[in-house]
Parts: sequence; C-alpha cells; structure tokens
Amino acid sequence: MKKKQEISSEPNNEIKPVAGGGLLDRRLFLKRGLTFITATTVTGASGKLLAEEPSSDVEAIQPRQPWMLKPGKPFSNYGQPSPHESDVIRWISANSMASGNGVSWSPLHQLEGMITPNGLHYERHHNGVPEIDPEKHKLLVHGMVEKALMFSINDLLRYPMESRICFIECGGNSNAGWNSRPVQSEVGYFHGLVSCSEWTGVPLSLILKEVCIDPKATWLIAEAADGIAMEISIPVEKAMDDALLALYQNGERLRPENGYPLRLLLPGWEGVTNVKWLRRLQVTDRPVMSRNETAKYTELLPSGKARQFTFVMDAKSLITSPSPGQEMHGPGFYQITGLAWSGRGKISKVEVSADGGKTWAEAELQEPVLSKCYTRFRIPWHWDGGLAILKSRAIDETGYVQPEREVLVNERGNHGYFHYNAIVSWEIAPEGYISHVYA
Ligand SMILES: Nc1nc2c(c(=O)[nH]1)N[C@H]1C(S)=C(S)[C@@H](COP(=O)(O)O)O[C@H]1N2
Ligand SMILES: [Mo]
Repeated sequence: MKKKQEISSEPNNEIKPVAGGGLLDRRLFLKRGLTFITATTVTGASGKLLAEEPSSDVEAIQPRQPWMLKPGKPFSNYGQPSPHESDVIRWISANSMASGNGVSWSPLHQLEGMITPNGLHYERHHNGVPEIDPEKHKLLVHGMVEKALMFSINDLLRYPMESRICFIECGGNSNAGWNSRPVQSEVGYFHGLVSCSEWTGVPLSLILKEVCIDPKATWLIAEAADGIAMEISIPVEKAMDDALLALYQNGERLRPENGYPLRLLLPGWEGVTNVKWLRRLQVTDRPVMSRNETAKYTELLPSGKARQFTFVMDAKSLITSPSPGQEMHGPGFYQITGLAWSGRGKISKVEVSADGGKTWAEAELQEPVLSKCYTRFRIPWHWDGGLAILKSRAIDETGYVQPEREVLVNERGNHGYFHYNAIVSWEIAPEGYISHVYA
C-alpha cells in the first residue's frame, strides 16, 4: 500500500507538476490522500505530541470558550447568517438620480459550491422592486391563441412543476472588462451580475399547449408588473423548449427582488429576457422592438452593424480563489477554484494556467455538471513564491472555447458594453499581492 503523502511547503518528488508554474494533477485531490497542513501542530505539557498525553491536559491545551458555559439561544422562525459573516454582502451600485435603477453584485469571491443563497442573488432592476400582493397578481396569456386564459398564482401552484438548476447572467456582466486598463476589484464586484439557483415552477410549454397557440405564431411578448411595465420579446421556440414560469427559488417562494410571485426563466439566456413580476404573455408573429431590445442590450460592431437578440450567454469562467482582495500565505500548496458556465449547455472542460497561458492543465469538475448551470472547478497548485499569472478557460459541450481578451476585442471592437466573456487573468506578485491584469 502507498503511504499517505503529506505536502506542506515542498512538493514531494512523486508529485510532479503537469503544467508550468507548479500546476498539479487534478486527480491528486481524489487519489493520493493528499493532506494540507494548515493547522498548528499540538504538543502537550511534556512537549510530546498530544496523543501521548493524559486527557487532563486537553483542557489546558484547548480551554472551554464562554459559549460553552451557558445555554444557547432559542429557536428562530427564519434563520439568518452568523453575525461574523456580516461582510458577505451584495454590493449595490444604484443610479443616484433614480434609486430603483441599478444593480447589486453577488459576492462570488466569498461563496463556495454552485448555488447562490437567495439573499445574495445579484439584482438588476430598471424601476425598483414592486410590492406585489400575490392574491391580486394575475398572468394573462392571450394573442394568437384559441382561448385566452387568466391565471392566478394559486391556479399556477396547482400545475405539475419541474425544477431547473441554472444560472441567470446579466448581458452587461463583466463589462468593466471592455475598459482599456484592467479595473481592480474583488471578483464578485466585477463579475457578479450572475447567480445560480434551483428554480421550480410550471413549464411554459404546458401553459402554451393549454391556450392552443396558433402554429403561425413565432414570438411571445412578456410584460412585467413593475413601474416601467417592462416588455421583452421571446421566440416561441425557446418558450416551448425549457422556459419555466418560476414560483420557487432554492426551495422557497421567489424573493421579491428576484420576481415574486412569478418570473419567466429562460435557462442560459441573457438576464433581461428573464422577466420578473410576469403579468402578461402575448402570443404574436413579430417582436415588439421595445427599448430594452433596440436602444439597449444590442451591440454595435466594428463593421457598423449591430448585434440584436443575442440571447444565449457564451461560455465563461473565472478563478474565485485565489483572487484580488484575498491574501496568499507564503509559498506552498494551494487549491485553485472557480466557476464556469455556458448558456449553450454543459461545461465539458475547464483548463487552468499558472504561467500566463503558456501551458494549461485540466481542472477537476465538481459533480453534478449540469446544463446551463454553474460548474465548480478545482485544481491543486504548488506556488513557488515567484511571479505567477493565473487564468482559466472554459470549454462547453458544443466545443465553444472561452476566448482570450485580445480575440474578443478584435471581434467586437473597443466600445463593447454587453457580453464580455473573455479569459480573466490574475497576477500573483512575488510578495503575494493579487491583481487583475490583461495578459
Ligand atoms: N420586470 C423586470 N424584469 C427584469 C428586469 C427588470 O428591471 N424588470 N431586469 C432584467 C435584467 S436586465 C436582468 S439582468 C435580470 C436580473 O434578475 P435578478 O434581479 O433576479 O438577478 O432580470 C431581468 N428581468
Ligand atoms: Mo441585465
């Protein structure tokens, strides 16, 4: 039998890097029984290791804390995070002239796993969060249909439901990436207009079959119940595919800021098409050409032509740790981890580089790997304490490869605003300072 390998500051001879800059085999996490020594070695009164000391010594080594000496707090009706986690927050940047127009960013750099807690889902509102009485809120489905129908929330709650675990990403996410100089910020406050939840509700196809839509219909116009009555056009094909009338978010009813009591969910499609506070679906044969699909959410290309109805969010990835604002604690062994997602389907591979893109190693993808969903990746890394440039590159099941920044800028020009999905680079300076670079 192989002995357990212990790695602290020096890599064992048997553990050879698989790419430049000290990247190690992703399977080391699983197969080699790798141990990270980050804790303090404990010795007892005699100076020997604790295992050999009498148990009376334990109290001296690990004295009881005050909270062990009295009864704990009572139950609560709705749980809240520990007060010690009070810095894990959405960062708000609202328009000072119209406080309901703006965004709040999800703190990607402080979260783990693949699900965004409901209170930390990013927000994008054009006109604030309406206070909706679910008893009075109705969904009207009409237009090119055999019979128009009006649904109360209680009606919808009686339909068969499905869950989809998927991300929603604003088309304007990461748009500081278009700046000619790299903007310095924590990952979430730069790239956090994206979040991932388990959404549960009624498949839209079920409702459309019930109203019997005209076979000549090609578009749906979705209208919201917020102050601007936002309107968005959606091709019938997507509506019949995987669109969901979402009522639940991570097991509980939607949060007001994410669309309570009803939102349209279009997995993998640009955030703006996921209409919150949904009140009306009009079946038609042409798009409505509203402000949010003409003046906004379109992109002027170097050729002078504009991209419109760029619905699908392309594959993207970023390293959440180590990342700017975090600290390195000396040369040695680290876990690199991050998120990857694609609006086209499943992530098939994430590659990581520690030498600025010269060489790449494949990261481990954490199960489950789901379509149009966050995929958490991890790879072990031995940092030698020198200058390193970390990058991650996502590849999805359609073969789409996340582009280098230069490639994206060449294709879309210097005045981009939406759909920034280029490879992100973090520079680790020799003393451990982490910054965003274009490399
Ligand atoms: N009714 C309504 N729906 C809306 C919006 C809005 O302002 N009003 N914003 C859209 C945009 S631009 C995005 S990115 C997503 C944001 O969803 P979230 O706030 O739940 O993260 O909702 C979309 N749906
Ligand atoms: Mo958005």
